[in-house]
Amino acid sequence: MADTKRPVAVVTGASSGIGAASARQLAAAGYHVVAAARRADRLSALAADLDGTAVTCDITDAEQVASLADTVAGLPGELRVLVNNAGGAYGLEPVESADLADWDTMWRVNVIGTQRVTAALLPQLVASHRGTIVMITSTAAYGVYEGGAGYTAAKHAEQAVAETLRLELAGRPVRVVEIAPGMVATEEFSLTRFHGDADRAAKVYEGVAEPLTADDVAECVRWSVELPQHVNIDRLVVRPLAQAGQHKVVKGK
Ligand code: 8X3
Repeated sequence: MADTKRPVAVVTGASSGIGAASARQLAAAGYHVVAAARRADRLSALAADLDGTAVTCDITDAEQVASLADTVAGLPGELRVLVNNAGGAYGLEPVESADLADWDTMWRVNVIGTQRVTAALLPQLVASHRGTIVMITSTAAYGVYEGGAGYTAAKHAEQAVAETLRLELAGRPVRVVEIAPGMVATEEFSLTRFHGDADRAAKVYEGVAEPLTADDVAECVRWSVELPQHVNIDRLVVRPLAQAGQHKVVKGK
């Protein structure tokens, strides 16, 4: 539990990848980080490392999200930042043969879960008078590709939620920042997409000159959050130099 009044930043999906990297960069920037994710073991190590708080939380579970909000409310510092990072892709099948259990999961995590966490923490963000909600979407929120419909549809929806939320919050002291990353080589994104098939996951970035790292994206998170409060980065689309567009990828080493 925090022993200082450091401002609080909640990061969902904090156990790995962009979430873990964002947690680290926000902690380095002076926040008390509440690292939320489903996997308790990894979270505790991260939170201990950052002198933060670990909360086991599946964002598809209303009770767990309510309990996350209670934990945050009990901290000495005020909540200023929420990074809605939890999400992900499940499956890469054509529309005609898609596994709807995967589509259901993607919708429940990327869209409904994001709404649930946002609604639960919004009163505290407003009360701080300098709140920021960072939505980690994807370039999949703006383009489509074969096999990707379940994921791209969920990410298109998530960005629509972000844009709508910004409109609805106009006049209240909470920014809504959307960060839409392209190819990011994280240890888990493709592994999750292919349900643990490591060989298939390894092929996604095979030969790509230099994909983004989770840290590259976390740097964008930190930078957006640290800008003066009247500056709102509506949307930041970030791709590696090796990816000129959704389908234009330069192969290198
Ligand atoms: C991940 C980007 O292009 O694999 O969010 O869908 S993509």
